[in-house]
Amino acid sequence: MRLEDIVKGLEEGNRRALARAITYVENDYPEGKEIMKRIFKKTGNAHVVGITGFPGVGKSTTVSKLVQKFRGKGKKVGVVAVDPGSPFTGGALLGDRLRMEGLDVSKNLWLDPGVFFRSMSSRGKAGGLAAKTGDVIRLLDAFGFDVILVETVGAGQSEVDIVEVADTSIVVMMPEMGDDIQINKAGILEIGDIYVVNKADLGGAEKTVKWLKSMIMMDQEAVEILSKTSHADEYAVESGEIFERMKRGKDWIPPIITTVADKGEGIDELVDAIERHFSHLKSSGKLKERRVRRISREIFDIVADEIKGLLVSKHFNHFRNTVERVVRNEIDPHTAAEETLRNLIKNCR
Ligand SMILES: Nc1nc2c(ncn2[C@@H]2O[C@H](COP(=O)(O)OP(=O)(O)OP(=O)(O)O)[C@@H](O)[C@H]2O)c(=O)[nH]1
Ligand SMILES: [Mg+2]
Repeated sequence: MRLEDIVKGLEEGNRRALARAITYVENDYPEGKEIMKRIFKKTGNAHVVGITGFPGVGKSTTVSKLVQKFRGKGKKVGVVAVDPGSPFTGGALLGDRLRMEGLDVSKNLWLDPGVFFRSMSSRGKAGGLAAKTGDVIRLLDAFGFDVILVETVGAGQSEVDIVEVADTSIVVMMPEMGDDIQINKAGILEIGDIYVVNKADLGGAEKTVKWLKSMIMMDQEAVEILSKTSHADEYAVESGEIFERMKRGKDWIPPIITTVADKGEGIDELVDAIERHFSHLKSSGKLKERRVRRISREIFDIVADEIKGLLVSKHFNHFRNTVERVVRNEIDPHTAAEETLRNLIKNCR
């Protein structure tokens, strides 16, 4: 397929063109970059939802159920699984009955033109997975998917930090996970816009919910509220009343939703929370704020990569000389970096 055909295909909703474009981006072909430039103006409309959590907590199952719900609402859904622990199986996707436009239909989501699945793996591919994931999300966005669900394994376990790509980050946990030092270390409690305690059928979910509430309350604003609380109110903390009070005072307190994903329980509440969070992001101006942060980081990364590329290609001799001068103790690395930058700027004009 020629580049022109791919770009045209993307505009016309041709899935083969989309698959091809993703392959180009994934493999770092020059065409990938060109496609990204051409389609960029069409991006920025999708709601990008990240689903993260430790292996086996039920992320893929939850994603499959979310796909069905969003399809039922007439939304087109793209799914990207980053470095998936286990592949998406047909199990959760085949033959489920689905309410669409008032009709009950049996729908195979694998064949549904309103759904697109793609797994991305860092294995055997050149370049950063994070940047590629960002580009694949953009391709799906430009293609017209309303919701893009991105599954990644927990913070610190994947190359892709979910907050770097998602507008809404969902952290999935399961019972017996509370109080776990591993969770605190993984920084999972700082990133959730929504928390899900899945596998509630196993029992012990309430304990995890309670623990999560107490952890969420420990953030800055919560400490402030608590400092104004008298000792008599300790009961209120214990009973969760303070949590309810905080909900009224703060613009977004991450909701905690209990689910049994494989039975579809709690998924309506989750969809509702996802939609409420997106509205909140838009009305509070936080969507723009997050995107500014994300795009700044992205441009920094691209610029840094380009500079590294120039140093090992066009300006290699100069760079090599500079390195050797540092090795001979003639100059220090800071001075060397300043000189290198100056040389680059001079020669790039
Ligand atoms: N009991 C119970 N099992 C569930 C529930 N949701 C998912 N499972 C099961 O848990 C297992 C793992 O589910 P996945 O959805 O693959 O979990 P995951 O987090 O995507 O796993 P990785 O991608 O490997 O990290 C599967 O056998 C599911 O059927 C639930 O609510 N209750
Ligand atoms: Mg999975």
